[in-house]
Amino acid sequence: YLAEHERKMQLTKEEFKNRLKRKLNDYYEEDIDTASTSELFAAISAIVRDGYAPQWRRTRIAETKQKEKQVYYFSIEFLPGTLLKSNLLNLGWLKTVREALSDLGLDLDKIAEYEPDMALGNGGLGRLAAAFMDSLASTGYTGNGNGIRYKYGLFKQKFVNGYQRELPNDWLKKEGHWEVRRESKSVLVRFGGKVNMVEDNGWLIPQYEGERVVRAVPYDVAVVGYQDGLTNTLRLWDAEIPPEEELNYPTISDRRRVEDLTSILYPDDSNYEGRLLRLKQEYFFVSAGLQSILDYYITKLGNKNFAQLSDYVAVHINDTHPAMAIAELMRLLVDEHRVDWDTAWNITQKVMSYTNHTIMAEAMEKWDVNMMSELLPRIMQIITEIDRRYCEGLKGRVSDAVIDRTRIIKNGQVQMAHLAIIGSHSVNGVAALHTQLLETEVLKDFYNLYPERFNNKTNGITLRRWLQIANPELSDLLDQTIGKEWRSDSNKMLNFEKYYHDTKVLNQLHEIKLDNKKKLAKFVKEQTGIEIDPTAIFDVQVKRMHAYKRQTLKLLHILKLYQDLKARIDHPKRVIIFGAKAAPSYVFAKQIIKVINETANMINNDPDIHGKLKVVFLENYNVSLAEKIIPAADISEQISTTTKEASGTSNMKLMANGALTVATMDGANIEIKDAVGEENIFTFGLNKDQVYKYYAEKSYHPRKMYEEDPVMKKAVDALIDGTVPNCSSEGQALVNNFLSDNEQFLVLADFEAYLKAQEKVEQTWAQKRIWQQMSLVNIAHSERFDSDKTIERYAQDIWHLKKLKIEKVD
Ligand code: 26M
Repeated sequence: YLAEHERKMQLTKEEFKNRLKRKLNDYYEEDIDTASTSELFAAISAIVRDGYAPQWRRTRIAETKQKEKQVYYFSIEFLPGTLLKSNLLNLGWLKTVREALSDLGLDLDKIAEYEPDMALGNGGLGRLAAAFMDSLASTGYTGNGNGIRYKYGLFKQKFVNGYQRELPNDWLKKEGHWEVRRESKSVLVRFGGKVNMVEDNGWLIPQYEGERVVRAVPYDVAVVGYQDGLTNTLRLWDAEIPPEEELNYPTISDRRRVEDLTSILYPDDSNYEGRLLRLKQEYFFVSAGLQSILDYYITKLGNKNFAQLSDYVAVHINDTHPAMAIAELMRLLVDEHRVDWDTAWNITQKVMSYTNHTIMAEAMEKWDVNMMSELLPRIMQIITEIDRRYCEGLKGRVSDAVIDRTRIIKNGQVQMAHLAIIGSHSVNGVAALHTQLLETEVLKDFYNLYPERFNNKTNGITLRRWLQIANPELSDLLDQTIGKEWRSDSNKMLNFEKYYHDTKVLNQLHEIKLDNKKKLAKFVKEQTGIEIDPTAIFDVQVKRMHAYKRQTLKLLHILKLYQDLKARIDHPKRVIIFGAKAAPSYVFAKQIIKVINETANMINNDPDIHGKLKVVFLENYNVSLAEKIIPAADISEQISTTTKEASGTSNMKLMANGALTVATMDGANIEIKDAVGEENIFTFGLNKDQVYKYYAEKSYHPRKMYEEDPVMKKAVDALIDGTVPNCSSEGQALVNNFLSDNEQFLVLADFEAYLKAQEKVEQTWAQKRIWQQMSLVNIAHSERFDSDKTIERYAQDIWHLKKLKIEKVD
């Protein structure tokens, strides 16, 4: 084991080599030259674990000693990606280890490739949760993640014949895990049965009959803060049969049901589905998390007075999936600890806060009352009582219509967003426009009732991963120009603007981008066989496949470019790069994938085009693939229908890597425009009032647009006139959608404006110096979206945290 002082001691190359030799010998009886990649990975990750262990312990000790308030971030998804390089970076070891391995003839990047992504999330929401964990530790706040240890992460995507196929992602099979099983911290979670309220010393307490007891076992993952940051904990729960309950699980299918609880991550991030298993998952991690918080409060903090709970504990509800935390905390306080209802409700509201991530109606969770009563009888009683008191409290103060619209239980369903808002002291949106829409449209009744609860917290990204790890060349250029301080203080990145007229720096920017594009081209060749020219415009759209994100608008642009080139109308060379998974049950999203793949195939193999246009749809977009694509992007496509993308975060990552954004005025795109200035972004499309006008007046008639615009018509027709082969039914589905008056995402309405914006892109591309200058401004201003800053705002405005001080050891 390591002595306390060793962390402070900078790891030398020689010391690292010795440790590596020792680990390989101890674990596998191998030497450096005989060890396999997996063994090398396991050995290095073990050295890293030893490296952060002392700070992890110190953080725990400081927490219990200083008793500063802690936040518990409850999220059904966490999407950290790989951890080896980020842990090395945050320990301050990355350079040393890279060089030491290179001395030994080994390549850190190759070894790191072995690590499977920790893909316990779908997309933006899960990735944001992981970024926040990193930022909490790095800024010195004690933040704990609370989630589920899914046996299978998000499915692996393959294309077969242009169609998406899903394969299981058995990420735990590989070696070198970061998690620590903490059996001693297990708790029991109860489902089903009957509940009778019986009197005990004047207190009504529940008696349960016939319920199922499941054991929740935590697996803790260290979250290593940057440099002198804390080492916090991400706690993921697994479900097991409690040893003392073995007899109650006689059949294989009984046992299977327990395993199933934490087996799969639901692969849908846009459509709510009222599945029983999903409800079980939600209650499971919420109940386990809250029980372990209260255990800690009582035993470690030695506190029995729950009235002060909110001085020590903040629980954050990431979207509505953990909203049952409100009812479960009430249950624990009232039933288990005999706190009276009013006091418990007061405590609960002070402890809880909630982030909304979408305004899309189909994503709003609503649980069937009967289903909930059967699975969670006591929780349903408590929610019913919360709802009753809510209505009673408002009666006579506001109209019955308002009460009816905002109450929790309606038409036999529990509205989870309403529960989350009513039970929290803070409700936030994830970008300025999104919060504004919550206040004025989607949640306006609640905003009128509780304006003080509403606030905005624009999303952020971790620049450590998206610059320091994914783009070391650009990071070095920043070091050489503005100095290294930006690595721990992103405000300093603004100084990069001083190089706006520096030809040498502008050329270096160009060279770095070209270099990243060459690397991606090599990868694309290996993966797909497609040759792409690194000097072409790399035009990137990476995000989940969804109608509202409008990959279809990009598709129509591609078809228009193709038709131009066929007619010998010239355009600068372009490579369009897609990365996108579709939810397995989302038929339309899968049809888009098929059509894009067939279009790509057609264009890439058409000799008439002379390689002027290429379309690459990379399989299995995930965090690791993002780290390869994003540093190589020239153009960032952020083209959602205005009002539909709550924030977006790929927009921020691409900007930080010097890509120029083509954007609708949606989500955080607006704030990117504010940061870089109108002249450094390509904006286009309907504004929010125009979008809402179409909806309100039902005045969207796309067929008319199509008939009147020959360019549009030709691009659309390519999908059904045999131009794009092998996808007639899918092409037809897309066209039917585009031309329908009910088409919600107004694809054709923005077509012409989008083409104009893309023409501007082409003109700018021809002015290389201006392009580099715009790129430089984008990089400099990405500091605004540093998740460390976002987390400071959550910590101050919502959670009221103080930083933990860890005694320095030397
Ligand atoms: C819910 C119920 C059943 C099955 C799945 C879900 C579910 C899972 C994830 C629903 C939504 C999920 O994520 C939504 C999401 O990722 N939203 C995105 O959040 C980002 C971070 O705030 C924003 O940047 C994106 O704009 C927003 O779309």
